[in-house]
Amino acid sequence: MKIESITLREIQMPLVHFFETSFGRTTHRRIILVQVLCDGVVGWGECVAGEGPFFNEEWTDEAWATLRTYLCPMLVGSNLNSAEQSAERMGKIRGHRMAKASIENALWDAEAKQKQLPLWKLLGGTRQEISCGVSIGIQDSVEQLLGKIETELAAGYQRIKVKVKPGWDLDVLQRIRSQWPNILLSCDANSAYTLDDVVRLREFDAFNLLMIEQPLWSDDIYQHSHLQSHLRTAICLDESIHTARSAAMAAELKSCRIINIKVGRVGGLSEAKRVHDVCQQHSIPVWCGGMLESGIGRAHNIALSSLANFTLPGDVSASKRYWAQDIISPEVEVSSQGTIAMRSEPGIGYQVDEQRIEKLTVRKETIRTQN
Ligand code: OSB
Ligand code: MG
Repeated sequence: MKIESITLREIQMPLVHFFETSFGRTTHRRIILVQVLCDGVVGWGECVAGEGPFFNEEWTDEAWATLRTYLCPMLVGSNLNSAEQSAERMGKIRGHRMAKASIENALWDAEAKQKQLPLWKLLGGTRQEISCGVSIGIQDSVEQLLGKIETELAAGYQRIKVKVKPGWDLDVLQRIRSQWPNILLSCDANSAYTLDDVVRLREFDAFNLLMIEQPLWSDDIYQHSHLQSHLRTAICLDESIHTARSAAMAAELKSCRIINIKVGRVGGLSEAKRVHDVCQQHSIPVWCGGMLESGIGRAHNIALSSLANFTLPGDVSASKRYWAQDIISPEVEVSSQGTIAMRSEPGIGYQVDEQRIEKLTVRKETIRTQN
């Protein structure tokens, strides 16, 4: 695959409803889209970095600078055997996994299109449909949260995840469980607790949760192993898993019993596959996390979720939960059974609405070869 050019665009879109976690509230997304041109075929990727460096170190303006200054020039003009090879080339840049993933994933789309294969098949996926859950942020009141849970359950979603933090945790879980004793329920702390909170965290065991996601520090694997040994509830790691190596470390230390895979957080689809494989070898079930993606990032998440060890419902849900209008056609829809069906078109399987993207674009830059 000869990479002829890479076009970066920043689009801005308001969320249908604000999304709040222990690290802050998001109302508008600033998303970088990556368009690669290889042998006349176009591939699309999305950078899932947030608007500020709060989930991890990456953020929109920083990712833009890293892409245009380092990553794009490193790849434009080169001739690769596969999308996977781009990850090796970008390996000499440390970190910046979300920026790297946006290029690598665009190349996967292009490669799948060149091979006339749906991306999920090129990745080795086996599922014809995937199971979906929802992630519901911290709300202004518990009543508002209960109303949202009711709506999502009625829509068919198979698992409800709520965000927690000190002051919005046990009472909230109690209210949810008294209304719905048997639903598949989990919570995500986004690193809001420390080991000083062990007594409080043990009280989470009373709610029969599927998991508690990333209770401790975002850079920690070791202390989670202590916490896991004190909890009946399974810990799921999100923020602290960056590579297949960190997943293996978490498995060996028994720091968690479940892992959330986010393609951007681990640097692209090839590493995401390796994380998946390592987890499978250690009998750790995985699910696909979300980063409030537009349809392009969402399509990549759907393809990844077709791999065999994605046995738990992911945070991959319908376009309309996020956007008044998405940038792909058709939009991502979830069935009344809480599933998304795989598509048979080559590549990501959804049409990218370039006209709409053009309208939403606030900056655009194409990186080409010099000669
Ligand atoms: O921790 O999983 C998380 C969104 C932004 C940053 C971090 C997280 C999330 C979500 C939302 O939980 C998942 C989604 O619906 O896209
Ligand atoms: Mg999380």
